[in-house]
Amino acid sequence: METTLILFKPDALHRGLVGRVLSRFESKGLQIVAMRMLRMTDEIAARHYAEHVDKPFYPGLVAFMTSSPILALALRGPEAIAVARKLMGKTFGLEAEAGTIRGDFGCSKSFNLVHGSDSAASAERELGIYFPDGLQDWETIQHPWLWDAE
Ligand code: IDP
Ligand code: MG
Repeated sequence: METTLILFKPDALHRGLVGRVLSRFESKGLQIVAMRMLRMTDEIAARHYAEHVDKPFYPGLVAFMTSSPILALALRGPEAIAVARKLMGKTFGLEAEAGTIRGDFGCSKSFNLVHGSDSAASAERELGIYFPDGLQDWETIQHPWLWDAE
């Protein structure tokens, strides 16, 4: 079982797409084990996007991500990190496949609605940024119908 860090970016909130996007993750069988609304600061951005600080798009990315509140979620399930990235689709809306979140709801390079951890190491690091006090471990009644026993 894996847990991944998902962010609903400012465009998802401004455009009123939180419910529809969250519904895709939930319908797939990913379980919410933490959720928080916050304003990303320059400091959080520098930690979260440490790998991108020297990229040309970094200043614009930070301006976007700090412009209004975001939602941070921890989602759990079998291979949750890769599963969430598949549901999200490729980074740029124009390139993302139809049927994915980014493919269905956007056509921008920067405003792409969601962030999802890209590896187990990233997930652990990123979950620590937003949920330093830990996650909610709980069992839903759906588990036996969603997840294989092994
Ligand atoms: P990812 O979100 O699919 O993992 P990354 O390459 O890690 O994509 O980039 C992080 C975020 O930075 C993207 O989701 C997007 O918001 C922004 N970004 C990446 N490349 C560009 C670009 O070329 N122009 C503008 N924004 C970009
Ligand atoms: Mg990334």
